[in-house]
Amino acid sequence: MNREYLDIHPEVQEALKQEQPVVALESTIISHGMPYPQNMETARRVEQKVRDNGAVPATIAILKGRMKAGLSDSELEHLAKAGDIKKVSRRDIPYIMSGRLDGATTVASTMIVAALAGIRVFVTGGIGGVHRGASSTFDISADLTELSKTSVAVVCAGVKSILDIGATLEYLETQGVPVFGYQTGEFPAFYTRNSGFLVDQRFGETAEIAKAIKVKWDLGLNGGIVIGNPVPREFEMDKKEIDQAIERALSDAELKDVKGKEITPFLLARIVELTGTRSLQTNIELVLNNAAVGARIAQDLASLKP
Ligand code: PSU
Ligand code: MN
Repeated sequence: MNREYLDIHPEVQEALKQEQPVVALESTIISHGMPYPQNMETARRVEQKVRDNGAVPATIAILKGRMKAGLSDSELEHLAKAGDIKKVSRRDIPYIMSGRLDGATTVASTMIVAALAGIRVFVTGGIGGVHRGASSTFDISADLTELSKTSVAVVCAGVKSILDIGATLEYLETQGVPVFGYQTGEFPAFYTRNSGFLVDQRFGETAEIAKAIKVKWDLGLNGGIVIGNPVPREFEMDKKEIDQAIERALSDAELKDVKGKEITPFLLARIVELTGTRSLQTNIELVLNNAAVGARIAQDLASLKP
């Protein structure tokens, strides 16, 4: 792909040149995943967490029609505050860029920009997946098809049960996307550590994850890897409480006939309204935890010479 559309922050550029570890971060979580000002604070803290764990953060977005890998503090603030930032997945990239608009990148589009910049590890909260009822709505996140073709390792706390977790894992299997567990044999369910569904392989050490990623790409098996990292025990939510909030949010979405790209942001905002700060705190803590693990995987990958 053509890199003339991409601006890499000088610090990120330098790290990439020196083959130092870099971690990509998404911006939909900032503009559409959390309320202001917690979104702004969290974006800053996550970048700092990546640094504290030995890697350079590169938050990704589209600003005035340019792909950005690495943002200034005022750019982060704009994404957190503006309120009218478009949610940009793979299919939205062309008109957002040609129209010189601003866009917050989802997992799918963050992977695209990261790969273009040469960044191999990406940290987020939760990935998109197969929605409940997808057998009639066909609502399957473009994150999953992106994972099948774009070679970026994605560290997340699993998927929320606003989605059909079992169907999401089946889809990833069909697409040939490895799903690893960091110190867990179960794929995590975002707010809670367990989903009842197994990962392909449990890993105790980030270095072992890095080795498996390297083998995949050395073999030309292009595409992403999902690394499920459960929320720390002390920040896990009560399963009953979160399940009730999710059921309520889903029925509200149905009543209001929310569909398509609006559904995920709607559900996320509704869950925060219903559970108050509890789900928000869990969300913040799991992203910070993912940032630490992702930075270590990026270091381990950087230390494996071809
Ligand atoms: N799930 C979360 N938090 C999020 C998202 C999903 O728990 O912020 C965001 C991510 O950016 C993800 C996107 O890539 O929503 C998926 O949206 P959709 O289902 O429309 O593909
Ligand atoms: Mn969708």
